[in-house]
Amino acid sequence: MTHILRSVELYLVRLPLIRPFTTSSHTKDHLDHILLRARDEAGAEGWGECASAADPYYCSETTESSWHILRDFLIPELLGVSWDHPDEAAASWAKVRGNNFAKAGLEMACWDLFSRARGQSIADFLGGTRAEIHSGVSLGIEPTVASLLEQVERFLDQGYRRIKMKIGPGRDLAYLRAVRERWPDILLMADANSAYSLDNPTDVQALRALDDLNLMMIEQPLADDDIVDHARLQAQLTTPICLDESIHSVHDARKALDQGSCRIINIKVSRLGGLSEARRVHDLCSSRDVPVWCGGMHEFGVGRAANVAISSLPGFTLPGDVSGSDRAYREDIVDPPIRAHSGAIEVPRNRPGLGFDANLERIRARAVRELVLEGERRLAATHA
Ligand code: OSB
Ligand code: MG
Repeated sequence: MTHILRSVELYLVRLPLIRPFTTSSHTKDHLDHILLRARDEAGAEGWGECASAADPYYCSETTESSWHILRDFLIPELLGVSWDHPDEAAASWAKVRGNNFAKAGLEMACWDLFSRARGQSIADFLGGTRAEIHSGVSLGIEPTVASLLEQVERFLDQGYRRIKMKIGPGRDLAYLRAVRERWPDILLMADANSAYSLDNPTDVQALRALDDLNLMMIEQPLADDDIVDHARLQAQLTTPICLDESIHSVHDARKALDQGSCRIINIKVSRLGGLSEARRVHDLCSSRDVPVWCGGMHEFGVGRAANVAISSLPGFTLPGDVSGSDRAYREDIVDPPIRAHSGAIEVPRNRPGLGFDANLERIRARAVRELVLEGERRLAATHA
């Protein structure tokens, strides 16, 4: 079965967060993500989500840069091209460097369309084996230890299997220790989002002090573009380092593992430019017995469904950041809503595509901008 896209719609959708989220660099109280609907000439359709942030604080891409790259490069390259598999669709934008979040959104729409047209789930096509995935939560930096403990208790009570806490210099040991003392046996980890540096001796001391807390891992302590200093740091820590920001491709993953820069990898569909590259990183890590887990970008339901699908692969042995939508948002834009029960999310293996259906009405009600690109290359495009 061959597909030729006849149109791609872009919706810039805003959802308020239930609770403001603070990392080592900033705080946000709502998110703007781009939802894409691709339709082919035979009438099949698929949805994707570009989870770029409004700001360039996690990575260099933003909502606006992704909108631009999708509108002016990725979608015009793909419209009118015939393809039999999402990897062939992705080959149409092979010339485009970087911009992985934008690529991931469009590739996801192609995967959804491809799988729906064949009446099978994306999880099945990717080689997923799990009926359910184990779910953790990622907690922002809280203003006080008391409010942090309250949050942790709340999600443990809901059954979540692992707690991740954001940390930064001066907001690390005391917070982590308070949680560890209260819950000596939970799976606990910390995410620094590149807030530390080997140049600063007190940073190194602060990270080494965390070795006593029996953490599962420390995620991305050093610079977002580094794999060399992380190897030096890993040699001084017993706690495994997990890389997030530094890994953009299977090549990056191989180099980081060869160097000893990390012992665990966070697989994020957006950061890796799509489901296929996410699977390649999974396969590499499996071949080397390196555990992986699925990271998140507070995805809306479409992107979250893709996270559930990739997490069903056998190498995802650690609980990820894929929690129920209701942890972040009061109302989601897919049906049925994505929910965790006792810390597990069921993989919708018997539903086609992403397994959750985008609700166009709710998407349009929340959209702050819309654009339809159609026809042959960019000739018929209406620019926003
Ligand atoms: O570093 O993993 C991260 C959210 C936005 C940007 C970066 C990160 C995160 C999270 C939240 O940790 C994960 C989620 O719940 O989706
Ligand atoms: Mg991270």
